[in-house]
Amino acid sequence: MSDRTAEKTTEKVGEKPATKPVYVLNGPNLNLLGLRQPEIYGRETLADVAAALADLAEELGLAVRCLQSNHEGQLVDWIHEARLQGAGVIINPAAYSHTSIAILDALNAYAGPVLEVHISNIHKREAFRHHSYVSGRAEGVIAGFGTEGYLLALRRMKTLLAKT
Ligand code: CA2
Repeated sequence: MSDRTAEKTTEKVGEKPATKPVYVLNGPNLNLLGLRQPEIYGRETLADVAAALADLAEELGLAVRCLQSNHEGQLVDWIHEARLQGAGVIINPAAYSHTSIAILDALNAYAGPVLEVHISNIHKREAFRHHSYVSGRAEGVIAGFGTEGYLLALRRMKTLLAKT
C-alpha cells in the first residue's frame, strides 16, 4: 500500500466526512450593513450576521460559508463553486436581484436548494425592487424580516437538506 492510500484509508476510518457548507452569498453594498441607513437595514453588521449564522449552523449540525461581493462575476463564480462544494445556497443578491440574468443563469445551473433573502420588504419599496430574477429559481423567498431573515433561511435550509 502506498503512503497516499494509507492516508486515505485512515481518513475513512477515523474521520467524519466533512459537512459541505451552505453558501451564504451577499451582493453589492451589503458590506455597509449596520454602518449606513439603519432605518432600512438595521444596526447589525455583516460580520454580526455571519457570526450568528455560524452559531446557528453549529446548533443545526450544518456548516456555512459566508461571502460578500460588490461584483456580479464574483457572485457567479461562487455559485459555480457551490455546484461542487456547497450543500445549498442562501443568497441576498441585493440590487442584482432586480437586474442580473447572469446570477439567475448560474443558479439555474446549480442543482441544490436555493433560498433568497432580503432584509427589507422589497414589495413595500420602490416599484423597481418588486421584481427579482432570482425568485423564479429560489425554493423560497424571505423579505422584510431584517437580518433575522438569514437565520430563518438557514433553519429552512436544514429542513430542505433533510429531505434530500
Ligand atoms: O432588502 C434587501 O436585502 C435588499 O436586497 C438590499 C439591497 C437592495 O438593492 C434590494 O432592493 C433589497 C441594497 C443593499 C444595500 O445595503 C446597504 C446596507 C447598509 C447601508 C447601505 C446599503
